[in-house]
Amino acid sequence: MIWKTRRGSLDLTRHGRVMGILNVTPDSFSDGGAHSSLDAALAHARTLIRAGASLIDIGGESTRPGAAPVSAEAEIARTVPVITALRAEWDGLISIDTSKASVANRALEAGADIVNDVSGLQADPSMADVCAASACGVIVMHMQGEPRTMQIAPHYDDVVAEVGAFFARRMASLTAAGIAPEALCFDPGIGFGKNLEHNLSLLRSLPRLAPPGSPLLLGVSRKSFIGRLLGNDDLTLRDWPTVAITSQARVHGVMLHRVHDVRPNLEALRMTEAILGIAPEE
Ligand code: 9MG
Repeated sequence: MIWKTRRGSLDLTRHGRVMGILNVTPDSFSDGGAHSSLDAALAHARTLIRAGASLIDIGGESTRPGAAPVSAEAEIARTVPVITALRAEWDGLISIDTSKASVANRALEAGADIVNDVSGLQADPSMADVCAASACGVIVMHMQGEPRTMQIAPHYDDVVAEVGAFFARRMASLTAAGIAPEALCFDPGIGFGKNLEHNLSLLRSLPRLAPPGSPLLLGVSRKSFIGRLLGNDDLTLRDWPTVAITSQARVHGVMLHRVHDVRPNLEALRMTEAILGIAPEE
């Protein structure tokens, strides 16, 4: 399986890849002025890369349940300097985590390769055109509702069928809008308008979620359903269960994993692949 991005194609035939999370919201690197925040964000990106991240996902707006929206200008001011600086020193894959076309456009001009849109390119009517024009990779995530209210009372008759049908519909309309089918990657949006049972049903059904031939990306890292299941509130105690889910998901063919703690998840992928009989990378 190949995923086409602006920086060439990522071969996902045999080896899973880890996407490191770089949040550049004020609560992430709030240590003073703009310059120190940029330095801190870059230092964190380098840590993720040293640990083995193939992709860095940079976001300037929190998508946590209950989070308030921010303006495009604020998102651009937070993310574009980081993308520009990271692009100058690293030729791996950079994704911009945004649902706004103007932010995506500026991030792509600054050197991003992929747009990660938690709204599945539905929040901004210009987003599909921006992605088609730049030939970037596109992550289409499923979300019920919007971050501020999505966890109040999520409801599905059949969450697996509904998420699968959403992917099929988005594949049809985004390719009609000019995005290459090989540029699309799908994500069930764990925790985005889903309760614990919805999340577990989706995790049980990973092999039949993505449209045939398209890669699936999974983001479970430190999410609250892990805390709910295991009875802990400490985010760092959710890293080990995250690794367990990464391994299980890889068995079921998920090749892209969006995580905070890169190395243990990468090692889980390589161990799982060894057990599956997949030769190590050269
Ligand atoms: C930005 N963001 C937060 N959680 C995410 C997830 O699970 N998937 C993707 N694609 N993006 C996410």
